[in-house]
Parts: sequence; structure tokens; C-alpha cells
Amino acid sequence: MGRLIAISNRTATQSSNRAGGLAVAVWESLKSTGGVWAGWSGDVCDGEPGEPQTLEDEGVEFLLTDLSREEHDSYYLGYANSVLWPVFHYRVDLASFDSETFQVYAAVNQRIASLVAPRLQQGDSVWVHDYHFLLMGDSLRRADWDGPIGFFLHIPFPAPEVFRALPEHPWIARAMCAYDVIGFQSEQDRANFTRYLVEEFHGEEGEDGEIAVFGTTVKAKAYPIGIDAEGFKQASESELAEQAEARIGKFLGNRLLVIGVDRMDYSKGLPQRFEAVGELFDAHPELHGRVSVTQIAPPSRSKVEEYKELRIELDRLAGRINGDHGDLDWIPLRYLARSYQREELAGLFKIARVGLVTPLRDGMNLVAKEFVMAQDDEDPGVLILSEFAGAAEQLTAALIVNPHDRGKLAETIHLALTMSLEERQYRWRSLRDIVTSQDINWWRARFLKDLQGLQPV
Ligand code: ADQ
Repeated sequence: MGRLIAISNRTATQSSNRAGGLAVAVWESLKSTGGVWAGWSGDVCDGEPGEPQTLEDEGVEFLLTDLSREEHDSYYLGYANSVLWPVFHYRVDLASFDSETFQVYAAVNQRIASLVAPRLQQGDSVWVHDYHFLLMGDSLRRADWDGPIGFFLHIPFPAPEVFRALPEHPWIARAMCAYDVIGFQSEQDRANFTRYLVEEFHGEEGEDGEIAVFGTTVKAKAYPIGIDAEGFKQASESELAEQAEARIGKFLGNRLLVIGVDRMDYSKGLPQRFEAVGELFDAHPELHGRVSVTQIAPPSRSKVEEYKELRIELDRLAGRINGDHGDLDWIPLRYLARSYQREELAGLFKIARVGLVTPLRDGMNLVAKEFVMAQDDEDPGVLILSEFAGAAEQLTAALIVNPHDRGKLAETIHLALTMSLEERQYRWRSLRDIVTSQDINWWRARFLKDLQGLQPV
């Protein structure tokens, strides 16, 4: 089997950065075949970026480039995070459309392609990740690479009506069709992309996800991403996990824990979740002093204006709910704007009676799967999951909610808190079976089979 060449905006050069789902999956794939992992170094330079840095670890070569200040502001903060991220999460209202940032986005795709292309050899397969590099397939073709290129989109692909809000949508779609295989998180995302090509460009659907369009054929399929299920279970049994359980245990006493863990992002539905918690305590005074809700939400992308506003909104809502309902010996809603280690999170999930995963839109949502794997077989907690997370297509035994319906969400939290042990076990076993059988290795193998199957034998 030939080498794998991965391209993603951020890489995981140090083993400590390889704890997240994507990083583990890409790293394991690269290690087994040998290969190159290219992306941004994380540094911003004055003037033009110089020669890329190369590092080597366990047979994997890292190829890292700095971004110029303009590239960082226009490609990364601008087009990727202030246009594509909001639009693909159905928040057209938050997008800062600007054709100049698109030019820089396209130029960065081309520049990184031109760094990677000379290192490609016959037999290699290229695997590009996420919305930062929608144009990378086309850029690599322009740099004369004619071997297989696959792309995996970690975030949702919106309905065609929303995608068309992007002024550049025809260019993006045409460039995406330079990929041989495009992977989506869910059937819904795949269907949105396919419908867009059929409606807009008279694409014709063939077998096994193939679409004939623009004089070429692209394979578009759902490959729902999984987690390192066994590894997460072990993390939940680690010493660090026990320490975290003990620390929160002191504060909890006999109270039941309801937990949420999310990057602080407007797609995660945090204000709606906080308001539902307020409604829960309004409607159920018998829960006062008996339930503790803890939300862990480390700030992300704090340079983008909408993220600053979200922080202010969450501070305000948490303050109000605790002011209305809290007591001398009870804080109803604890909100911690910081991050924890994977093992610590696993310990907190394990001790929780309810996991709240209620994004307004999410490609997959790995936290839902992590919560499942951390549960105690004998006394599992209940997962409450948004119908708008990609994970909802797989995790149908969760309590599925519409996160916009705050009254219903409050009642669903109540239902979860009062659910019988028998029903909790029954639902959890079904969830565990899916998360275990459709784990990160399953995801990687399915995608690479389609991508590497394109190589001449
Ligand atoms: P994210 O939007 O970052 O990922 P998610 O899938 O939930 O969302 O993954 C977050 C990861 O970060 C999880 O592994 C979680 O444990 C960890 N994490 C979250 N909060 C943390 C905290 N306070 N401290 C430490 N770790 C924390 C994007 C897409 C998702 C898609 C993934 C993978 O937006 O839809 O599921 O990529 O494809």
C-alpha cells in the first residue's frame, strides 16, 4: 500500500496534541503507512512566509508552514471562520461576506498545494481535512498531481438553499469536484451536497454515491466519524479520572450531576441550554438542591467578535439563573470557562447522571460518543442529544431533542433525571454497541478503502 499524505489546517506534531479524535485517526493512519502531514505551524510571521519547517516522528514527516499576517486574518479568521463556519452551521446572519478574504483563502490553498505537490510520489494517496481546504483538490490538480485525493468535511454541509448564500458557491462546488472521494459526517450532509449538484449543475447520481458532474465523477458518501472507544473507556478508569470524580464529588454530595462539555461556540446551543436549565428549576422546585448542572466551555476563537458576545451572554445567563435559584449551599448552574484533560473529562462523564449535548448544528459531536463510553455498565447515565448533531443519525437510543424548544428540553432533562435504572441500561447498551462498533478505526478504514481503492493494483 502506498503512503498517505494528510493535509489539515492544524497538525499534531507532539504526542500530547494527538488526544483528539481527528488527530488520533490521522496519526494512526500515517504511522501505519508512513507519510506526510502538512498544515499550518500555528505561527504567524511578519512579511512573507519562508521555507516550510520539516520534522520527523515515527516515520511520519511533518511539513509545516507559517501564515503571513494577511493570510491569518483573511484565510483563517476571515473566510474559514467568519464565512464558511457560520454558513455551514446555518448562521448566514453571522457571516462577514467579503470577496477579498476569499481570494486569500484560495491563495493559501494553492500555496500549501504547491508545497505538498513536489513531495508526492506515484502510489501516494492524499487525504485533505475540513473546511479550511475546500479548494485543495483543485489546487493539487493545478500543481500537476493526478493521483487519488480524498476530502473529509468535519462540519455539516448545509442545505443547498443555504449554501447558495455564499457568493462564491459555484467556484467552491466546482473545485470540490476535483476530489475523487468526498466524505461527510451524515447522510443528511451527503444528501444536501448531492441535491445541490443535481439542482444547480444537472449532476447525475450513479452507484455507491457517485455523481457525474462538470465532466468528471466524484464519489460523495457519509462516513460518520467515530472515537477511540476502547481508549476512552480506559481513560474513564484512569487515576486522573478518579481524581476528577473525587474533586467534583466533594462539591456534589448527594446531588445528581448534569454535565455539558463543549468548545464555547455559537453552534453549540449554550444560551438555549442555559435557558432550559432555568426553566427546569422554575418548573420543578422539588429539584432545588438535588441537582447540579455543570457546563465546561473553554473559550475558542476569542478574536472573532461573535465569540466575545457569546461569552458575555453566557456570563449573564449563568449569573441570572444562579441569582434566581441558588441558595447558601447550592449553586444550580456551574459554568467553567476552561479546558480539562481527556481523562478528567472521562471521570466527570462517568459520574454524571445526564449528558447534555444540544448543539444547534454540529457535524458529528464527539462529546456525545465520549459520554457514552465513560458510563458505568451497572448504573449508566442518560444522553440527551440534539436532533441537529450528526451523531443523532447513529445514536437513536439517546433522548433526542430540538434544542430550540426550551420547554421541551427542560422536560427532557427532568425525564432523564427520573428515568428507571432498567431503561437507562437498556438505552445505554444500544448506544455503547454503536459507539464501539463504529469507532475511529471503522471510520478510517471505510474512507481509506474507497480512497485507496482508486490506486491501480
Ligand atoms: P468540535 O466542534 O471541536 O469538532 P466535538 O466533535 O464535540 O466538537 O469535539 C470536541 C473535542 O474536544 C472532544 O474530544 C472533547 O472531549 C474535547 N473538548 C471539548 N471541550 C473540552 C474541554 N473543556 N476540555 C478539554 N477537551 C474538551 C469538529 C466538528 C464536530 C466533529 C469533530 C470531529 O465541529 O462536529 O464531530 O470536528 O470530526
